[in-house]
Amino acid sequence: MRITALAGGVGGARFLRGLLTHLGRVPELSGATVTVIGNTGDDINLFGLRVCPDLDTVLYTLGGGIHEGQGWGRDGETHAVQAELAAYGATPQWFGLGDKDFGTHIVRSQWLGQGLTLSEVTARLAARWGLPHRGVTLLPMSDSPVETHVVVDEGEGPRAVHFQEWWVRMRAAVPAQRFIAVGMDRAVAAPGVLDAIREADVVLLPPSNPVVSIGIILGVPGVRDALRGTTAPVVGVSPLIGGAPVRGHADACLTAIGVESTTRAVAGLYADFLDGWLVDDADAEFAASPGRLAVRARPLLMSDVDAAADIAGAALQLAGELR
Ligand code: GDP
Ligand code: FO1
Ligand code: CA
Repeated sequence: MRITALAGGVGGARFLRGLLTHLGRVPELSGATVTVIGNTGDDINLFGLRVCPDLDTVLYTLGGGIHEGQGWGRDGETHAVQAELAAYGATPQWFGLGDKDFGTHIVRSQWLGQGLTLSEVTARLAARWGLPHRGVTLLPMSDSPVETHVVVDEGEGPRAVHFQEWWVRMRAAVPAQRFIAVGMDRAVAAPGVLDAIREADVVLLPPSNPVVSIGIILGVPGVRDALRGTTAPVVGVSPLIGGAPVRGHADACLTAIGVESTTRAVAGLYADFLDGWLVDDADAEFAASPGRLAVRARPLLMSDVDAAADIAGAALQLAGELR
């Protein structure tokens, strides 16, 4: 079975780790392959290095190197480089980069500088984390740089800041007026992205941020059309439980685009291609409402890998019912 998933950072990565665990438990699924289309809208240049937070979160989580408590960054980190940069007064200092994580950004930047595409670089990084051996291909959504910027107004008129500055430094507390995917007008889907959607047996939307993770991937030319056109069932997992994000500021992102923070409204963002939708038991009333979309309620908290594996199994089961 060929499974294709769109993914942001922590929510996407934890779901995918559960999916791999589930695949390992079911003998009939032992030959399944998983193609992950990763969000690169979070990417940022820092200290002369290219940082790709969502791709790295997927790599570290699936590869066993993630900082579990944080959900992003490496386990067992030290911060000697960051302390040295601070001593020089180098900025920004609001983005926490550990020493091991710096290694990833350095080698990525070196390879990009040698002329490799982000897809090629990501494949090399994925090899180090053992993804190919597990049947996983991680594709950036595009090889052309796309960066999400956020228009805010702190009293001095509207200005755009990088998504990471809004999310990390401002903690999304300053209302976002709108999001701009800088570079999207020139962006082309990375090699393999559109085919992975068209030729999949199942397409999964993990519980990633619907605006700045999935929403950005959907903006890549051809992606939305491929999702509409694929014969594979498209099944998503709600990132909202009882109308609230499990972590992060998805509610602030939804408000910015004028969408209610409900699982029904999130499903509505995908209405033109979504076939199945998993909601938490807290939102079970949505599952009972009639409509074209097949909605199932079950616990959706990925409290550990087992819980995530069960959620992934439920998503595949719903896809099977819809095939
Ligand atoms: P980010 O790039 O690190 O923000 O990660 P993603 O975009 O992949 O996912 C963020 C979303 O994951 C947030 O909106 C969370 O509500 C959602 N999320 C995180 N943990 C869980 C969980 O255990 N269950 C569900 N259903 N959603 C979760
Ligand atoms: N998130 C934070 O809230 N604070 C940080 O300092 C931070 C650093 C960071 C470094 C590398 C990386 O891969 C991710 C990092 N993140 C940090 C997470 C990440 O930028 C965001 O949580 C998500 O991308 C939001 O969508
Ligand atoms: Ca992200």
